[in-house]
Amino acid sequence: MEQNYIKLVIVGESGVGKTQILNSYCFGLAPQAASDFTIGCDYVLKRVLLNGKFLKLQIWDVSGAERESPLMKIYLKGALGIVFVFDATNEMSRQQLVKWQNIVYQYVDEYNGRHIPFLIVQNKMDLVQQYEDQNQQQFLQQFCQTFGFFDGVQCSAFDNQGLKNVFETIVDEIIRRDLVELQQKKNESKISKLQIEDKGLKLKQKSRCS
Ligand SMILES: Nc1nc2c(ncn2[C@@H]2O[C@H](COP(=O)(O)OP(=O)(O)OP(=O)(O)O)[C@@H](O)[C@H]2O)c(=O)[nH]1
Ligand SMILES: [Mg+2]
Repeated sequence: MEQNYIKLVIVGESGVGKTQILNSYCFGLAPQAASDFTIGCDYVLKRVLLNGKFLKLQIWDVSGAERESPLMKIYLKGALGIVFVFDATNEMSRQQLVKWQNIVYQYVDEYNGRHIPFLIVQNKMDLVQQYEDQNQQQFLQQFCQTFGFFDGVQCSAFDNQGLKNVFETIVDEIIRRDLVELQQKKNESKISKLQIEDKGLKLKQKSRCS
């Protein structure tokens, strides 16, 4: 059977580099010193080879300005993993992730009681030169444990460090939790339920007409 897209959603405060991460990772675009704010939400499709297997990713890039938007529910629908980005030079952008997490929790699905993974990404590491610094990484892991993120990784959308790792880490976790299969089953059972209901409705109408 043709495999569906794995939907990922990237969130975080405005200016942390979400769009730049996608531009560099998906299109290999050179960094732009000044980029436009995302309006609403964009999405890109990318076919990737991960662990020797081709996968199709559908990545939604939500503007930082959308945090309180009623559309968040729609952006998050069907997501199998959420990437929470913060800026290594902006402490506030990390603290705000807890607010983002609370909002996201309201709208994401569970599959057989299993949560979808939440990953933290510390971007703009080129500016702090603490890439792979032990203390920084320990701090990140502690933050993840305290607030229920499954992992935290570092990257720079400017020099491409760690970008591949961001997507490999979250997709590996989605696969480890069997979420692709569980989502497919859930969708199939929804379709067959709808078909049964539709049949029932048609029978009712028929009996009324005869
Ligand atoms: N030095 C450095 N600058 C970055 C990096 N990533 C993004 N930037 C810069 O940060 C600014 C904001 O980046 P965007 O990707 O537009 O931020 P965003 O998170 O998509 O912001 P919204 O669309 O408003 O939510 C831009 O000027 C980028 O050039 C990085 O890894 N290093
Ligand atoms: Mg953007």
